[in-house]
Amino acid sequence: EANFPIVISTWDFGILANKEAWKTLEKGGRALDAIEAGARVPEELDITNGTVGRTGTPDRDGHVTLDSCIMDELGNCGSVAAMENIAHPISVARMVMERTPHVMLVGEGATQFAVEQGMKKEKLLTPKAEAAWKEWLKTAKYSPVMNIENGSNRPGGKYNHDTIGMLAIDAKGNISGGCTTSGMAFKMHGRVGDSPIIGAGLYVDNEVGGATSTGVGEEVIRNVGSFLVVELMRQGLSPEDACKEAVHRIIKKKPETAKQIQVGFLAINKKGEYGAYAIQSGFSFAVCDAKQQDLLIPGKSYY
Ligand code: SD4
Repeated sequence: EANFPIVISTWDFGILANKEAWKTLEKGGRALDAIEAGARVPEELDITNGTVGRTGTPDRDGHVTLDSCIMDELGNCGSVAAMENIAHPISVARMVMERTPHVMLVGEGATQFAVEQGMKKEKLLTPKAEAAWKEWLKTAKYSPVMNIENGSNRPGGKYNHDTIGMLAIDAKGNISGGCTTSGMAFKMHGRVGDSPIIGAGLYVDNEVGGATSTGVGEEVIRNVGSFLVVELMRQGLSPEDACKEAVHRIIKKKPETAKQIQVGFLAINKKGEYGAYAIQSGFSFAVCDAKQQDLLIPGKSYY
């Protein structure tokens, strides 16, 4: 039996994002509008995260650079990467989708476009993120450590794996998704992760379902992760099994790397069934539907 409207999001702060998205979904609104409204919550607020939007951690040169994409039920998509000084990349991604002939804008071009569209240009580095960066500069060692999500999305935790990926199905049964992040903390300036790459950090196919990812983006890009998850669901796999197979591909391709890092996938199918799988334990996600608006599925232990 189908279960929609529904919205699901990565990590604990997905609960608050889902609640915002739900305001649109419960009124019979479009999944795309729900996604944009929901993703703006962690982009704006330092509720529990250090790697999305204005509260994001900077790159190794001290710039907060944002990656984001959005995709709707018609296969339309938009994306911004390495964009600075604009607090809501998900909205800019949507503007790229709806107001330009392009899919992706990067760097200064993305900021310029956002300003032309009326978005406010502002300094994004928060005192908290600046302090974390200065602390990091003492050693300046770049290594995406594993298992830190056990504390990362809670106050006082470390900031590395906190991207929000969201997937929603509206009352009409249409699917949309979004993904937004400041990316891996202390990355090289100009580095782009999986999150703004259609097919890697996010993919939606209205016939089948949607998928999104979080974790070390390089491994997701290499395996075109979210597209893979959706195609596996097309072949009949459940959302969790599809995520599991995609994770296993990553492990198989680079077993030594996989031991050191986290990658998690979250997926939903056309019926509103959902599931997730990650290399390491600790990957939580939030679910919101007519039955319950604040369900948190805690990170499972996969080994
Ligand atoms: C990236 N996938 O930039 C993002 C980081 C992330 O939770 O997911 N953090 O590679």
